[in-house]
Amino acid sequence: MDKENKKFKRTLITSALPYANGPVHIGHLAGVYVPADIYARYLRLKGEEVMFIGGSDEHGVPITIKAKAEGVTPQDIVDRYHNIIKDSFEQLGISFDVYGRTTSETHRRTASEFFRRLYDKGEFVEKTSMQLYDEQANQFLADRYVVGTCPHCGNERAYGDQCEACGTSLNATDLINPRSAITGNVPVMRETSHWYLPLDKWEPRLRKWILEDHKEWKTNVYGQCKSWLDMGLQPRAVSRDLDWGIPVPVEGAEGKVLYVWFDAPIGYISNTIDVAPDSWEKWWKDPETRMLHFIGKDNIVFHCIVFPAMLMADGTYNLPDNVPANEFLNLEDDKISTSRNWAVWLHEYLQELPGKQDVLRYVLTANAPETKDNNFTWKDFQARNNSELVAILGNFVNRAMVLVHKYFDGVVPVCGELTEADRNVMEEVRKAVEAEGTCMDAFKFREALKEAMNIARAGNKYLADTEPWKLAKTDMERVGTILNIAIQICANLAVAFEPFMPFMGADLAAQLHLEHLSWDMLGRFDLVKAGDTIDKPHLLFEKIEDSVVEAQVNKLLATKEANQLAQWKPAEVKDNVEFETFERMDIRVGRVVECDKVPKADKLLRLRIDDGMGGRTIVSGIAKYYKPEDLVGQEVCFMANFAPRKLRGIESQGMVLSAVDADGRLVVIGPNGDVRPGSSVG
Ligand code: B3M
Ligand code: ZN
Repeated sequence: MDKENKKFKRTLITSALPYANGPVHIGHLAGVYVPADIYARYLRLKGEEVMFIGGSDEHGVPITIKAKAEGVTPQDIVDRYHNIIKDSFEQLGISFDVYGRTTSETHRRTASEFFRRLYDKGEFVEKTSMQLYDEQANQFLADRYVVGTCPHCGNERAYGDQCEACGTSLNATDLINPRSAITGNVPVMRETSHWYLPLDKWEPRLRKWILEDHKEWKTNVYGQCKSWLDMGLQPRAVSRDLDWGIPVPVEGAEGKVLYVWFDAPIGYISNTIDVAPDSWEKWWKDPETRMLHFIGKDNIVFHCIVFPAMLMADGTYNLPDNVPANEFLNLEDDKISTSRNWAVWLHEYLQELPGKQDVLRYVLTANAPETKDNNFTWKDFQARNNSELVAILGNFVNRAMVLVHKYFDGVVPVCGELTEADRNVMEEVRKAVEAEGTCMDAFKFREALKEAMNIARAGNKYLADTEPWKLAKTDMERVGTILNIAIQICANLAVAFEPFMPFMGADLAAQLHLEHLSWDMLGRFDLVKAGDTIDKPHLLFEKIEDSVVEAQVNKLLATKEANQLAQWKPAEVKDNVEFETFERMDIRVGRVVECDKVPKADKLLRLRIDDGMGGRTIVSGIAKYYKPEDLVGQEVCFMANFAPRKLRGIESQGMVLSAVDADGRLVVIGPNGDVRPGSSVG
């Protein structure tokens, strides 16, 4: 891989532009932003020329739907979320060279010109077709403006561009029983014309470029591309009938905008123009520049097929060299979902667990969904912090530095003659850093992180084996050698972990008085000079207590409950019955005169009811919802001719009526005014 890369002078790294219709969550981070940042930092440590592009995707239907729902403008929505997203990325240490937005003037101009160039070259086909139209809202229903049943899996809530249940991408007209997401009405068909990019024209070139020339792409990416190509590519509409987006720059195209997936990837170009107005072409057009797209698996087709076809149609741009897309991250065994609020939101994490950016970065990398979907749990988060970051990495660094202060007043001792133990640990560190580099080059960041942690493991074992604290009375020279080596290992750790945990890397470097970190420092044992002073250490990581993760789990449980309530629907109405059937039920009003708990039955209450006929006893399963004293004196309705039955040895002579709320709570039913006990209800 490394040899391969030598033909490139510089690397342009892009990361998917998140939709500015909500904040980002851990799924986005694990899939895209953390790996992209790790790679960008890695290349910078190697002294390579890097441009790392990010930005918000501010067009598209989800944004206008959200705006409608809140009664604000789409611009209000994107302003709000662009700022939240940008801030939270910054705080997490995602080291973009630019974080732009697709509502910027540069972007509007760049995307417009891009379209126009292809239009003028005759790269589009204009076609008229029947599309869904909402007559009440007076608009065409593009993409997510239509919901209906997925023709592939039967999911009743599929969108006009994609079914989230089975992942299939759809056309709005594919949906069974389509309904307008604006009014709920059944849409009609109306004729409209659009511009299409004939992907079929580029299919042979795409086939060769991906299937033959890029066999090294990750199997999940290559496989998805192959199945798209094998199905055969169709022309794809690149415009929409919408009022939010970049106007189609063609006369007579009023009311039409560029399809969001046409303009969004051009956002990578416009953001480059914004940060490097004079040299942007070198990043996009010089064959010595390597381009990488970091994305999630749902964006593969757009980055491997549609955008490359756009770039081919233009003819002056480079194609991506690799698209190391990740699979999805689940949360506590459930699919992350913005609409169900089933997520850990980055901006909330930063607020609720302040100063723990690196912990999140670490856990998301250790658990990254690189080859298959993976799962985030708070329990695992806590375990990885406590038993890896604190117990292995933090512990080693702290021990090494404390010992230097204890025996040498914080001045790094001289390294004397080496023993076999010394040579062994050096060899282990060298092996680990070499393996780390190989994994980094292959975008295997989980493995790379493990190798970095192996350096700390080797360090711990070295101290445990050589026991410098025991030698302190007899052989200070030997103690000096051991601690010198231990400090060099600490310096290696600062470099090896910098791409993954930049805050910790910088902190450790500062404690060791290392001015500058670079990848070629790895495997060296002369990084901190004998005679140099190091700081008194402070802990790199602290233990995370149970209460902290419990609070997070409780927050998720509350979300789950709220979702259940939100999804609650009244039960279906039962089959009709005749009046005579109803009449056979004898429902009466009664007054509770006594009430107590049924011993050894936590659900049951015994009620003594004045029924106007001498009184009766009813046992009822409402003890979870009522205290006995709350019921005494209340009027209730009960079934008077319910066949008596024994419950816990008490004969229950009827049934108290109650309503069942969405959460299962029982509410006793009584008359809504003064009624004499014994009165009939009907
Ligand atoms: N905004 C989709 C997404 O966030 C889209 C990515 C655009 S990348 C050019 O998943
Ligand atoms: Zn489906």
